Amino acid sequence: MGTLVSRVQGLCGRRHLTKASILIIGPHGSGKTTILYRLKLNENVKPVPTLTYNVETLDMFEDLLLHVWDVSLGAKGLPLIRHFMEGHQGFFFVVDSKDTETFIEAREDLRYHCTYSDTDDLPFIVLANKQDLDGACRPSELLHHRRLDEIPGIPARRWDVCGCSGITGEGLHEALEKLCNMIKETEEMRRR
Ligand SMILES: Nc1nc2c(ncn2[C@@H]2O[C@H](COP(=O)(O)OP(=O)(O)O)[C@@H](O)[C@H]2O)c(=O)[nH]1
Ligand SMILES: [Mg+2]
Repeated sequence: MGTLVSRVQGLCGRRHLTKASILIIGPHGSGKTTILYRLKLNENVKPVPTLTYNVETLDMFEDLLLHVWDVSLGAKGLPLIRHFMEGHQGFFFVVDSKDTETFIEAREDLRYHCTYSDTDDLPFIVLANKQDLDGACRPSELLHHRRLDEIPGIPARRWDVCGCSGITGEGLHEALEKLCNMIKETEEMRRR
């Protein structure tokens, strides 16, 4: 039976051994929708404001089928995101690296997600987006100046800060691969 299944899968093309679902969250205008469609289509689509969420399936990895949710619930919807997190295996938290004024608020949102998420081992990556813009804050600056590592709940998780550009695509695949590896490691830890 196993051989038949793998033969059919072979005929159909790729084999996806695992499925995972990830969220893209972060302040309005940070570039979540741009990132989702850059990953999905490798194109720069002109995003229309997201009312609730966009979801796309990515099949670029041989062994992993990814459902990616770009969630935009506004400030009042912040408490709802923890419910979205149930059933997801990891998340990207996107910040606009050029708009330093939004950093304090973004840090508070991230603190909220890390404090109130029901799954406190959910891995995540802070995407320092818009690195193509002159004067954009670098990932290491963001980490140290905003003391992200001092957010309660963070040390217990797998997490990182990566620079990227939703417009050029720079850094996105590396960050996605990193998040997928963190998800696999977290799943293995849970099984032990
Ligand atoms: N220069 C630059 N602009 C970006 C980048 N990512 C998104 N944007 C722009 O930022 C604005 C908000 O993007 P959008 O994806 O709608 O943000 P969202 O509200 O987080 O979904 C749009 O004008 C995008 O074209 C990026 O990496 N570089
Ligand atoms: Mg959007």
